[in-house]
Amino acid sequence: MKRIACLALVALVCLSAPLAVFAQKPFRIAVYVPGVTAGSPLYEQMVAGTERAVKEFPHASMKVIEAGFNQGEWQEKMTSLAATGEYELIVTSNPAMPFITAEVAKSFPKQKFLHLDAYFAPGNPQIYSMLYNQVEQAYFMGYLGGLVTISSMPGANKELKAGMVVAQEYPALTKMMKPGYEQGLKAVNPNITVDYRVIGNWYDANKAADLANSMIDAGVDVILTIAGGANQGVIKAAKQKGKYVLFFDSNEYKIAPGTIIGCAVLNQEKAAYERVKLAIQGKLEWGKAEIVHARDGYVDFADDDPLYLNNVPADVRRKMAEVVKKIRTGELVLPVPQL
Ligand code: RBF
Repeated sequence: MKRIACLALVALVCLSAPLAVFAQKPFRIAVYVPGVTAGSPLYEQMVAGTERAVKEFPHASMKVIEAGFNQGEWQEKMTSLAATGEYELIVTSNPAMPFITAEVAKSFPKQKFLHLDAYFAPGNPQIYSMLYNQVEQAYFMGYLGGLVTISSMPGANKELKAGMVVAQEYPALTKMMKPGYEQGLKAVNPNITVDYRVIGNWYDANKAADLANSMIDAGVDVILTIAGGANQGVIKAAKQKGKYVLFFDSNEYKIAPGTIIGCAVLNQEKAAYERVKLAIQGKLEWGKAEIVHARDGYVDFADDDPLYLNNVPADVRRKMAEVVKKIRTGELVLPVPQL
């Protein structure tokens, strides 16, 4: 009996050994950050979500490559990365990356690319992309900004002026975020105007602070900032002058409680986790271009944070909640335009 058990054990080991080797074929992932991770909410989420997926698979590993702020070098850096042939998957994020990977993919037909926060026309078997409905995301901020600028909150004035500071202009910004913000503001009061300023890069917090200061001096009392690391300058200026900031992409009330009074979030951490996991499992649908909305749970307004509940008056929150509910349930649909 003992001998049979022993033989069975040997047979089991012999049979499963090749399987174990097969199961452990490495799945290496490069996370290509077009910029730097720290201070860029969506890049931080992409790295965190990928990390979470990788931890679940002993044969998976990841490396983060920061391509820096010189956008002229991005294509060459992506080409070098694909040329190593070392990575089963390259994960990246931002709406400009499809223009780069479209070229790189042609030279390296075996390389797979997972795009977050971007649209890549469907049908390319090397590419998966996921675009967020940022009309909805920005509408949340516009509606709240409108309610704040007409409110009796201590930093609000009589002028109907809201601000928007951006790092750079690109189609997702000019076709989704800017119009979404304006639509939200005007839904509160059609006479609200937008003071809109462009910094010119994603890191110059001093320039962002200068812009915010001049806007505030001109009567702006609430500012939406979409500027990566440069957001800090807007927050600093608003805090010093007792004005308000609307924060984009992540829940970051804690950076400046009482100054940041609204966060419109993208659940990119979840998106990265889920899609990278599918890629590791060989289940990601290559060639697919997904567009996700608030009703899918990837675009949202952070209304359950104590720093929102404690710093925004109940009447503002009540009106905000009505609109948030309509967008979350799909009762109010804000279509994504052709980019
Ligand atoms: N967002 C950041 O937070 N940091 C960046 O360094 C950054 N660089 C970008 C560069 C380009 C060319 C483009 C098109 C977008 C960039 N974004 C960056 C913006 C980001 O992808 C997203 O659009 C905004 O964060 C709004 O959700």
